[in-house]
Amino acid sequence: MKHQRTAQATYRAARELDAGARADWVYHWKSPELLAANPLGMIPTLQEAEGRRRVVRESLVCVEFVDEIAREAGSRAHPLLPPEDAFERARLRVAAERINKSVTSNYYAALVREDPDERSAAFQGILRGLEEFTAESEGDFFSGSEGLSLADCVLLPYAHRLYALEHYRGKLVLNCQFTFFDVSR
Ligand SMILES: N[C@@H](CCC(=O)N[C@@H](CS)C(=O)NCC(=O)O)C(=O)O
Repeated sequence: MKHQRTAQATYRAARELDAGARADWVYHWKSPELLAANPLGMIPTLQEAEGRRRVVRESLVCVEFVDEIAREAGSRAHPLLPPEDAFERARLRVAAERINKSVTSNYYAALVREDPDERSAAFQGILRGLEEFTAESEGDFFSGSEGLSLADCVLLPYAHRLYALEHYRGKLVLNCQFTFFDVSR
């Protein structure tokens, strides 16, 4: 309901803005600063606040980057990739990429595609991704029970909003036995 109201308010605001009158209004507006840092205009894009204003792109690389600079700054949080185990780092990177493809891409396809078969195929892709994730998990988290890993960080934002699929797509995609859990508690 909250999402529906937000969507309606956004639609009204877009109409009032007279989108057709804006030369830079093409699906998503992208700030000149974002395009200067990343010509693809993709999020996430990180940029140094000062100095050489270096840029980091691509979500998986950004997550690793933030974890590394936090450690360099003295963070004692559980590392997303274990510094002492190259095999586990490799396993986590492969798993993170796979989740990015199975859950992340299919999440948007299940929401945006208009063809029910395409939506259903996307939803099945999400389920397969979740099953693989569960089968390969080695504890409360993907890499054991000590703390989050890179793979968990890729899945969590989508696991957290899986309910939106049920809300917007209902039985069109939920053509299978599946229970949605509230992971926010
Ligand atoms: N491969 C990129 C994909 C990033 C991506 O798709 N970002 C979306 C937001 S979640 C975006 O910027 N969409 C705007 C657009 O497609 O113009 C990554 O993993 O960072």
